[in-house]
Amino acid sequence: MADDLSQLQRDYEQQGYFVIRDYFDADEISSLRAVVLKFHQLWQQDNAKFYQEEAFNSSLITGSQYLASPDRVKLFNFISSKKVMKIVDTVIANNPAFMNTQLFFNPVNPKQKDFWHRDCQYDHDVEGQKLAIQETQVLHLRVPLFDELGMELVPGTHKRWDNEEEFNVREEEKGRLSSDDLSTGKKINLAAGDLLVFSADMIHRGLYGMDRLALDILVFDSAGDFVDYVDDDCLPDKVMLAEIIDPRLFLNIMKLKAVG
Ligand SMILES: O=C(O)CCC(=O)C(=O)O
Repeated sequence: MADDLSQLQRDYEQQGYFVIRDYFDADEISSLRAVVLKFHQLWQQDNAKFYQEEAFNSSLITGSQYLASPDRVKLFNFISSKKVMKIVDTVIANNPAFMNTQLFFNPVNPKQKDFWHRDCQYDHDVEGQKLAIQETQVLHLRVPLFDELGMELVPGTHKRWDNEEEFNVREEEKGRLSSDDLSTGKKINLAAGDLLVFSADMIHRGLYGMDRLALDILVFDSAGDFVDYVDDDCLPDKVMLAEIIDPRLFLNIMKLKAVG
């Protein structure tokens, strides 16, 4: 396993992603799916207009708005399970911290197209994005709850800047659209039970279609300045903490928040 983990570490370093097929068993996925579907149904009712018109994801799944403590503890224990932590520790060696969770589904409007982006482009101008890909590390761990078309990624772009085609498409310059195909894109089909790990700042897009419902766990390197992105309500309270088997991810973000 140590060799396998070193290979995954190298894949991440070089390509910005890796996928592990059949990482979770059917029981693990069905208990996770039951909790997530509860959240999703309540969220859809509460956000009916947004859902009908434009949504393709929700976030704050571990928060208290839609799920009660026992279900939240189930989510926290999945996120910090041995299997997940082994992978997190492989990619982020020093004090990985929990950031958030997101749930990705198909937009209701069939005309809504999947689009290329780097997550950092929503917070930074072009110069800031160039710095972000050199300096920071935000990891997405995608857990598909049903078989799906998956993601399309541009390998290596966690470390390198866009070529001209990529930039024009992603930023919708020179008549290009962010939903245009990229010649450098690599499609990764995913099945329930697989785990896809990728850098949030690489060029990527989700592929709409099938029955997709994917839970993304977002984790960052404590050296990065992401504390303000973390909602206190999405963290476990003291009573829940006592029920979490390996709460390091949550303790690390709580420590960062405490020092401000
Ligand atoms: O699956 C999607 O629709 C987009 C996924 C994405 O952009 C992300 O996980 O950061």
